[in-house]
Amino acid sequence: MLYKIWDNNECKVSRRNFVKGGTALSTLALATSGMTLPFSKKVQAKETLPKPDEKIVWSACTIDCGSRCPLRMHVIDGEIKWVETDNTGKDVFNHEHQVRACLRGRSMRRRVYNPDRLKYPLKRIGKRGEGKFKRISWDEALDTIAASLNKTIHEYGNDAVYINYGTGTLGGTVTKSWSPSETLIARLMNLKGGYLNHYGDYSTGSLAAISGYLYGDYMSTNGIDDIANADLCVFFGNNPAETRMSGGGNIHNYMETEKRSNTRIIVIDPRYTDTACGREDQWIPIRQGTDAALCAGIAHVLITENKVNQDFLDKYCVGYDEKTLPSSAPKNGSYKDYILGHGDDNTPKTPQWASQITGIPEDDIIKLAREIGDAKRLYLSQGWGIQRSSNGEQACKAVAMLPILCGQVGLQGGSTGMREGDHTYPFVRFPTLKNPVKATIPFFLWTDAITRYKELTPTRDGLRGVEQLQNPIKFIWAYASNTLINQHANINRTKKILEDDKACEMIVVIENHMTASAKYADIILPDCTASEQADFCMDGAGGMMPYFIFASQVIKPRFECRPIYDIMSELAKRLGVEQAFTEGRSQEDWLKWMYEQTRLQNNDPDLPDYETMKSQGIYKKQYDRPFVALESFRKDPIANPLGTPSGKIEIYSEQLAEIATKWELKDDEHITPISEYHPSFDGWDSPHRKQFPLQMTGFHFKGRVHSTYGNVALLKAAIPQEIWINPIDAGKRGIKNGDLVLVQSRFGETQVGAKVTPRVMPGVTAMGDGAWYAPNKKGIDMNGALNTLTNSRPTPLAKANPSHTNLVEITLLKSMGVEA
Ligand SMILES: Nc1nc2c(c(=O)[nH]1)N[C@H]1C(S)=C(S)[C@@H](COP(=O)(O)OP(=O)(O)OC[C@H]3O[C@@H](n4cnc5c(=O)[nH]c(N)nc54)[C@H](O)[C@@H]3O)O[C@H]1N2
Ligand SMILES: Nc1nc2c(c(=O)[nH]1)N[C@H]1C(S)=C(S)[C@@H](COP(=O)(O)OP(=O)(O)OC[C@H]3O[C@@H](n4cnc5c(=O)[nH]c(N)nc54)[C@H](O)[C@@H]3O)O[C@H]1N2
Ligand code: SF4
Ligand SMILES: [Mo]
Repeated sequence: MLYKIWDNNECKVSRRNFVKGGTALSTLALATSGMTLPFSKKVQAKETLPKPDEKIVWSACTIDCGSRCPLRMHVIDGEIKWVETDNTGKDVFNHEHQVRACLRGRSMRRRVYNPDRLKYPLKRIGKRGEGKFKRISWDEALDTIAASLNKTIHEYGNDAVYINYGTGTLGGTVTKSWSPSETLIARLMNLKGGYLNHYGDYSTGSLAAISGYLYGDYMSTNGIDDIANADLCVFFGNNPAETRMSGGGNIHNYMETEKRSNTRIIVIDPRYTDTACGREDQWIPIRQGTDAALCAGIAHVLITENKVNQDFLDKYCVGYDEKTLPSSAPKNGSYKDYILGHGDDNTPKTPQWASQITGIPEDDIIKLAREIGDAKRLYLSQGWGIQRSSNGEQACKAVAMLPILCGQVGLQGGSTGMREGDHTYPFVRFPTLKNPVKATIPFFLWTDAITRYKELTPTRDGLRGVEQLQNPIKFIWAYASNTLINQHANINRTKKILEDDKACEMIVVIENHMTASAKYADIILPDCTASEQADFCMDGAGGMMPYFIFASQVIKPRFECRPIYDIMSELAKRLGVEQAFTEGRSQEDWLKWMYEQTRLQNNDPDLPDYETMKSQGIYKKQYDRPFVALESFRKDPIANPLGTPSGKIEIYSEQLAEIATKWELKDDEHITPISEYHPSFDGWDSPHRKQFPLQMTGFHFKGRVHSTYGNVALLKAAIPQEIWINPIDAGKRGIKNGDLVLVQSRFGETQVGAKVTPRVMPGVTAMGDGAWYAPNKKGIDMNGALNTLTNSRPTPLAKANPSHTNLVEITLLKSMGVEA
């Protein structure tokens, strides 16, 4: 299998990349795969000869990894031969640094020339999901879609049309795939009467919801480089080493900052992550889904040892204690009452109480609390893994409580307790117009809007804009999205829903590759990759150096692929709104338009003219100090109030108190006005643990961005899909490192290799998300596709995905491994 990779054309290019590029990461990819051996001398000699007609074209990686990287494509005879990255600025991290692509972006040509590449428009011929298609012409494809749209709108209404969530090309402007309302599909639909909206997203659903009640809006924390100004840094489930990998992104920023500072670093995560890996001072393993209990235990120490910042709590917050508790709140309803056990539950949240829940020794909790309380400047942040839990809203509010209690919000070197933010560079986007449809569903309930649309209510299911949906979803657009199957919870359930083509009648997938989701399409449209069209690219974490990229067209569209702008313009013609859609502009005209609007708006003397920008490829802006979240609020809370009803940080939220009384909640669902810990479904103390004794948390994985790059053979070989299991749990099951195992949950099963490692705590297992779903004839996934195991039940408040809260059992299938 490994040799197959090197037999084809790809090996020459990577060898060249290896010799010339000399990047740590491509070296790493090759080194970890043990694949340097099969190079033949012949290939090497031929490769090193430069070709006179080679040109270098700026492009970009536009996938949603939280970074954004320029790629410099070397093209010979119209073919990308190898991929380099940013070579502008300085070779040191100094806020004029090079934004270097990671191992994935550097393998972009393996996506462009991948055997899975879609070549022509396709129409389903078998049962939906069977994967049988026939080639059709563009005319037939577009006519079919236009007719189906007209029919759906006529027979049902615009609210029967849904644009599914998709992040495949989030970093583009013309090609932007997320949020759905910012896509060209939204622009077209809005000209035709609109579509069913959704709110929230798979990334931050629970956090964004709770953040609105606590801080009045989605909130980030200070830039990661602000760690230099703190004396203690605590990461709750934050792993930028895998989730912000580029040279412009936060991991490089973090490592450089960490080298320059003496800040003590503590990582709290069930896994010993790549971010920790020798760079941390302490790793505190924690049971998945129990951070709220840990934070309550820490708060108990802070309060009883007088380490809270009372002045800050009085001036900037509502509901810490009786002094600022709203009059509508019950007696003893403050946060302080809850922690000290004066509230309804009569339970002081002592470190001993927290220890039993979290699995962290009591003394470690006390020591951590004192360090947090004594820090002059505390950089405390959370990733988004914590909130992707069945009690995610409670967990992320609890974490944010710690810097609030210590009065660290809005200070240089301080924090809000949310995820790192960055300076940004404002850029005018493609106008996508207003959606006339009011009905809005939570992003995670789109399958329910197919099967039980009439039952969805505002107070049980989070429906917004209407009291009841008038129509089921009948037509789905899936653009740069694998959330139809691979990335949505409980694949077995979703498959059954989508297999019924009388329910949702039309699914249009616009993709580069034949993915698990594409197999469920009625019509597939082959899109250009970022290499085959021009676009402005941005929206990556940039620290003190926000930047944007001009990606030129590198090669001609492959096969019959067409850019999204062309596809949507052609459809607009068929739907009678061509002029309104294009406004007479070509794709290039729109790029010029957006750029000129940006120049006008920003009045930035450093911005070059369009043609210069095109040739220079990347534009970088420098700030002189790390980003501070809520700085103006801290300086003057009256002049700069928050978006909460009180304008303050609402430790006690009257809005949440009202929701708690009005919404229909199940016994194990809790919405509370203050941050509390409650066990939740599928958690560490769930009754299901008898049958499925191991917790399994997901994580975002360096070998892919979700499923994207998941079909690059070299990456798969270098960073294989595995389930992490502690040697104690593995030993009980006779499992050795490298064995093939079966992982089962209440919702499905998958086969995958076992990584037996003390890097995950006993009782918890972990698997990277996004491996390509690959069922065998019996329907059992053979590829470690995480969503065969996950629950589609939403969280109580946000109605978001609880993807990381799972219970599984693992059994040995085939002994292949060695003693760990
Ligand atoms: N169990 C579990 N499930 C999860 C998560 C988890 O942690 N655990 N994470 C969730 C999160 S946070 C997210 S953001 C979602 C992500 O879910 P998705 O947004 O579906 O992300 P991808 O799986 O990367 O799919 C993107 C698709 O876009 C395609 N694509 C890439 N470039 C282009 C292009 O230029 N044009 C077109 N047309 N297509 C392109 C890729 O081939 C790929 O199929 O998954 C969620 N699902
Ligand atoms: N390489 C790569 N980069 C990516 C992505 C990718 O797929 N691959 N996806 C991108 C996207 S769309 C997003 S939304 C972000 C996601 O970024 P995050 O959501 O921050 O990433 P995760 O890996 O899901 O979670 C971060 C950490 O939380 C830990 N964790 C899980 N449950 C708990 C818990 O209960 N308590 C604690 N303390 N820790 C817990 C996990 O072990 C993991 O190490 O990453 C982006 N970057
Ligand atoms: S995957 Fe992210 S870090 Fe890697 S090259 Fe692409 S944008 Fe950069
Ligand atoms: Mo995400």
